[in-house]
Amino acid sequence: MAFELIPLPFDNSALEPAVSAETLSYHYGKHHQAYVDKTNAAIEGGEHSGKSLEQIVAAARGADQGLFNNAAQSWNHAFYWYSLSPDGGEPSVELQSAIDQSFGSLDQLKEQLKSRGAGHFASGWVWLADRDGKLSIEETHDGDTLADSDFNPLLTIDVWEHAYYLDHQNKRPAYLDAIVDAKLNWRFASENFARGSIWTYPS
Ligand code: MN3
Repeated sequence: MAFELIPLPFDNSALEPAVSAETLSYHYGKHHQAYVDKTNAAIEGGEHSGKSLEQIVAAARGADQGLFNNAAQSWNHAFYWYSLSPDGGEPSVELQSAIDQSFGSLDQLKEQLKSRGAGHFASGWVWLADRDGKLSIEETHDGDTLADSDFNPLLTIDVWEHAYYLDHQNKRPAYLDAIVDAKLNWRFASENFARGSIWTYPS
């Protein structure tokens, strides 16, 4: 069965001005769609047909770089859309407690997300992740993912240029300020933290 592009969980213009409808029309409508289409084309009728996207990511890692890139990017982008929200709410009491223990405060976590995102060389992803109740900020390069890792990802931010160039040009820190200050979906992070296992792509 083919994977479908998940519906965007908000209107195209809901994140403006942090992320514009024009950016989403390309980033979701073209880039993400292409990753899903290429994943489907690569697995059709083959040994990976019928597997979950997480199983495909794990099987392709180190074995089939082309499939890995497209499968991981399909997963990462879906996770990214859920990590964003026009009104992201607040961390649950349990997540807030873990944030305080690991970072000191939510504000300090936000500052670290911004600085790690700004400092990440070239394309990649910055994550808030949990491992056994200890939270950390992780980075993956290019299309790499935490979908098959020992970490439980709670949130991610795409720091590829295509995520922000139309809105902020080369100013990645401006994009990160806008996202991290007001558009992170703390409800989604809290759900992921409470579940304690890695989110799965709808199938
Ligand atoms: Mn992207």
